[in-house]
Amino acid sequence: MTVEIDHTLEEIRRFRPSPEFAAQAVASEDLYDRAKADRLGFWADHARELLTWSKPFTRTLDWSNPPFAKWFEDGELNVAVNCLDRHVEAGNGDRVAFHWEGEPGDSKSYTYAQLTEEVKRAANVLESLGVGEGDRVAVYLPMIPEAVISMLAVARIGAIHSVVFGGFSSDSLASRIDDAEAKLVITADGGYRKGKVFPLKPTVDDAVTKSGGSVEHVLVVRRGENDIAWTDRDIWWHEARDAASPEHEAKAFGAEHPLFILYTSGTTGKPKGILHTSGGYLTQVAFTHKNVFDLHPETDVYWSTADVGWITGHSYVVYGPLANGATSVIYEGTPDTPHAGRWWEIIEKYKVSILYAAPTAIRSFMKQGRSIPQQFNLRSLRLLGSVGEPINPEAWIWYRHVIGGGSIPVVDTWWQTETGGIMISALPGVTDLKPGSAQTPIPGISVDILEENGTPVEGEGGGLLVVTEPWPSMLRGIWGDPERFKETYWEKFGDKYFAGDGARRDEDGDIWLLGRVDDVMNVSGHRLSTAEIESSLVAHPYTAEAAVVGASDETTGQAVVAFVILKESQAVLAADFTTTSEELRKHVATQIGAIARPRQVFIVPELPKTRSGKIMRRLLRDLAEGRQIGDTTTLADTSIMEVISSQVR
Ligand code: 6R9
Repeated sequence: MTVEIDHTLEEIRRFRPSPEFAAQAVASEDLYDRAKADRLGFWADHARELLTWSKPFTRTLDWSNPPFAKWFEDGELNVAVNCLDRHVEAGNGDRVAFHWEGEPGDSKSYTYAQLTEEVKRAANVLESLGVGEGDRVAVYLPMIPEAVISMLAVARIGAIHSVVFGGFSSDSLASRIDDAEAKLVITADGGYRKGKVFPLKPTVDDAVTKSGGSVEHVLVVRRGENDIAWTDRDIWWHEARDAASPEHEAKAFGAEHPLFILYTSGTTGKPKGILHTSGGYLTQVAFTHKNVFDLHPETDVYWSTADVGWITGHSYVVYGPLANGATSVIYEGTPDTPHAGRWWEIIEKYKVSILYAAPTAIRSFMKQGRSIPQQFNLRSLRLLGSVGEPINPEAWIWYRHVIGGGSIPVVDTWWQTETGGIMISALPGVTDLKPGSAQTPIPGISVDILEENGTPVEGEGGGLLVVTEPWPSMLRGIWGDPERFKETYWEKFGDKYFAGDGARRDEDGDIWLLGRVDDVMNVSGHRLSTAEIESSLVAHPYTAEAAVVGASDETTGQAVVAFVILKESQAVLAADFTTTSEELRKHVATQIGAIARPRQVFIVPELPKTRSGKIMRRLLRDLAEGRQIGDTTTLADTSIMEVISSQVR
């Protein structure tokens, strides 16, 4: 079978790096040449350059038992020391590690020296609670400094953290506690969200009761000051922290020592515990954080808006920036509290120079209009990043112009929980930028696009994205389930990692992501990408946001069904659904081709999204196919499907 994906929609402008940017850029063309000449040597050099090893490694990669890779295996290091102590020892103890901003407007900054001391104290607390090397610690916290401190303290003592996003239910938390047999849970009484205290401790109490009994203690940070129940296993963070010594001798661990487990949803109901280890992971996240974000640690202020509950929070809020000695911003709350300009206010306040955010957020700002960001001074920004889903060219252009002032680089970064670090992205100052395309594998990473049968796609056709060579920050397995690890990622193409995404190459060899392969539709034997049709819809002046699904159809196999949110300024059109949706159907047909014309376009007030902002197309597919709507428990707002259904009926 030919995996062919139709594509005609392209934003054709290309943006060369400005000479001023290129002149100061961290990355250079030479990185590609070095990696090409000696891929393993390239990674070994960076592992030595970027990290401090207590015992140097002599072997770079052991791939003798695929898919189980070992990187830098005979080397030893302490991940927390690499993120903290060594910066202090190098004389940068007074540099701010992060400025933390609470949702209500309280704030606190930690220098590298202060953060190092906090982590040492926390490491002593953990050890006093009997947590040691290899033990699992569940972290269920809001975006407060203690989230970062907890992760680093766990890493420092060689235990393994499993951060669970604070929006997950007690059932989800209980199943994650059980799967990893966590000994300790670190939580808070509550955190601020949308102007209110969102309680966390009651959810932990419930989860611990439901779970299988592995939890010995619950360490509780005081944040929300909400009333909570107290049990014998509970300990206040601040009391334990104050009593703990600020001195802590860190031990070095092997490069393949587990660092964390992070659960992510798969195709089945049971979440997968993605396992990452130490030396390779830290090498790749530090390398990409430095080169993809053009990091100048002495002068930049970097802000990734991700929550630590997701992989972006692990790699690009905590480990990458701290390994590189960067100064970051961490924000507790939502973008619209207490007002719609909250993000822009934070950028102005801290003079943020590098912003890393998700397309879904960018599109929701587009929906509100440019007048909001324009009230703030955003001139400190000099680089913008995007992650999480394909960024449609229109959002890319808006991001660059309205937020970035029109001339700064936007890097679209493709990667996954499983890849640990960025895999495909332009290098700012080096690559000519192409809106909508993630562009090229970073130096040292090899990817390909394959047909279903495993042969490489020739020319510009679409197919399945694979990583063809092991990479330093690759997942080392699924916690407790090596069979599922092999089955999910390696069975399809043997020794190549199957990412689950569709992709195509354009005439320049640049890569365009086409969405998860389960989001690729087949209409009358033609393969169409949901992302491409969404992009076309969003390019229409009426549209703020769009989601497209392939719904089964008697005659064409699948049919394109679209769900569209109109821009606020076009709200009057919402009154006339028939004409508006007809106009949008025609628009797609003109832009992409008649084959892509949606069977239906539904005008809706909202789209179903997970707490990390991903659209749950599965639910829209249920609706489009007239089925009972499936499990909605992972939605950020579970009532949304009722609102959408009533609109569609
Ligand atoms: C980092 C992260 C991974 C899935 C991935 C893909 C989608 C992420 C993307 C992108 C197109 C990008 N994805 N970045 N698609 N362009 N720049 O989001 O990890 O939560 O595991 O999601 O997200 O479909 O397979 P994770």
